[in-house]
Amino acid sequence: DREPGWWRSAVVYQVYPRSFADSDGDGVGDLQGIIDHLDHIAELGVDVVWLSPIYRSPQDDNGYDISDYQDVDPMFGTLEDLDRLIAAIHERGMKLVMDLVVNHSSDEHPWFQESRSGRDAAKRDWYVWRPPRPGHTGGEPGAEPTNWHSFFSGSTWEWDEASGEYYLHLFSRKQPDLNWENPQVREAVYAMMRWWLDRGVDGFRMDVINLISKAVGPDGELPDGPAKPGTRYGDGSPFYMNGPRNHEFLHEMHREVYADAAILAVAETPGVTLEHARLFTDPARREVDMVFQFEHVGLDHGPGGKWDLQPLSLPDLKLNLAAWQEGLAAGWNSLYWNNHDQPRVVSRWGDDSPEYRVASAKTLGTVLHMMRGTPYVYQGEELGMTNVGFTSIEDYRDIESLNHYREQLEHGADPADVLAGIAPVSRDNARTPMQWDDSPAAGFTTGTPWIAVNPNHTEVNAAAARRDPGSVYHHYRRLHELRHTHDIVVEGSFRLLLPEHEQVFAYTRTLAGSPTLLVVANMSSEPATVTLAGLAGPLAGEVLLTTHDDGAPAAGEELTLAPWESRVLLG
Ligand code: TEU
Repeated sequence: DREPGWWRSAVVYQVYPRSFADSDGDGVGDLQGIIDHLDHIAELGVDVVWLSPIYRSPQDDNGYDISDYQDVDPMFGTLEDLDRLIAAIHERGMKLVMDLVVNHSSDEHPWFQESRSGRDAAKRDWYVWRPPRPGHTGGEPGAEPTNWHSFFSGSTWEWDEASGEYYLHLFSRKQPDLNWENPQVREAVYAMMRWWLDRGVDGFRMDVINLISKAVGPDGELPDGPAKPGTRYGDGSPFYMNGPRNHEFLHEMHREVYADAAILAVAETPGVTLEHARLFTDPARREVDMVFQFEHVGLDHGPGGKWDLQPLSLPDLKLNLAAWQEGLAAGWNSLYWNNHDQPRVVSRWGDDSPEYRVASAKTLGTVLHMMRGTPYVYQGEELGMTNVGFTSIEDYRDIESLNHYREQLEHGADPADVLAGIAPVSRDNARTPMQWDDSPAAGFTTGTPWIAVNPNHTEVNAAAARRDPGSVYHHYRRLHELRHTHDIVVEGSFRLLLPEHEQVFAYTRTLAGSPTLLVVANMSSEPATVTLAGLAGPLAGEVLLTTHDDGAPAAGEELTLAPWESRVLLG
């Protein structure tokens, strides 16, 4: 029952199992918890559930470090629980997309255990092993084969004393990179993917899949990268992002695994350019259906990167999203504000004060969902969940935040400054428990949650949102309904209006044989007035969705919007 291209009209909901719902009181979410709350997701009108990793894992990076690709971690349940979840999702007419984490495995995976057992090990070449830098003794600072800085701080190389070589890990030292140059590795990954498809899953979200091809020289050499300010390391990304054999590998995966399966294949691709995205998603090339690009979520990063958050310029955001809308007009976009790695958008680009939290969450939802592409909703986004506001390093759980804190302190930074940098961007903002109700642990668990619950769950929670027809939840439900009832939302061409306007995000969608769809949104906490030349028709047209029922009518081509007011009009 999977028609090719079915995902064009779909909305995806991401579940982060650890933080979604705990059914057995151990403080960690689990598969039964998801089954218990599936109706919340189904009633939101989404089509697909994307599950972050539930595989067997030491949980060094919350499951993105996998030690058995074909089993469920006991913390989350059993394979039988997963079969019941798949059936329950399908019964509700939804589909299931699994996370596929194959740039690296866990260091506790049997493949790596074998690989590290000695230089002559049968699977030695399944990972990326290199001798110390010539003239250096292994293990001493500066002896690493390249100067690359890890995503999770420190070097990307870990010295293995026993076998006398370094192994590569772009993420934590417990996440060794698989060697995709080795055909046996690729075969093993494809076989595992086929096993999951046979079990009934409907697609894959491919973790950092544009990092799998490293730019290895003829003798296996890997180059140093340009120095990274504020660290003793270099930026290795030119040698592993969108690497030389990346497209070839994905084309091969397509052929070997899902050529005839009509699954949803979405590639997570940090650092992807529009040029590469066109290649990844061109149907004729048979690689993947869409990518997650990172440009828009990098626009507020300062010179110090993600820990150096700056105010967002709305014109920059609009121009960037418009470039992707137009640049992939022949292809397809993923649309997202949030996932388990990003801070909460209502705190980041909206206004999470009591006065504007609801309106700004709705308006952010509107401008995203009315664009062309497949929208992704991250758990809690539909409630307008906010950043958590941790003030002590003890509150944090995420390896990225904890390692960054330690590295900066080693470099003599002031702990208060480092904490201030972490608070607005830490991935833990997305990982606090889902807020189901106003009870002490927010209905997430009867035990002690593995990470603190946001204190605002007394107001921001699913039970309250479902009761209130004016909630963010019901607004998201209507957005999904519009996508499912209006072809123009799925297929219409995108045109940005008023690119320079500092407060208002406005665009049209047009489709032959349909009136024009106009989206006009005040993305600020001040009133805004705009003149939309030639659009008096749509401005006076049918109101498909609005944030403010009592909004002022347009006067010809002129419209005044209240703070965070938005309208979707057809005329
Ligand atoms: O993330 C890849 C990635 O590049 C980032 O979003 C990453 O979180 C970065 O550190 C942000 O500063 C993916 C997963 O989504 C993430 O949860 C994993 O930690 C990572 O890959 C490794 O598997």
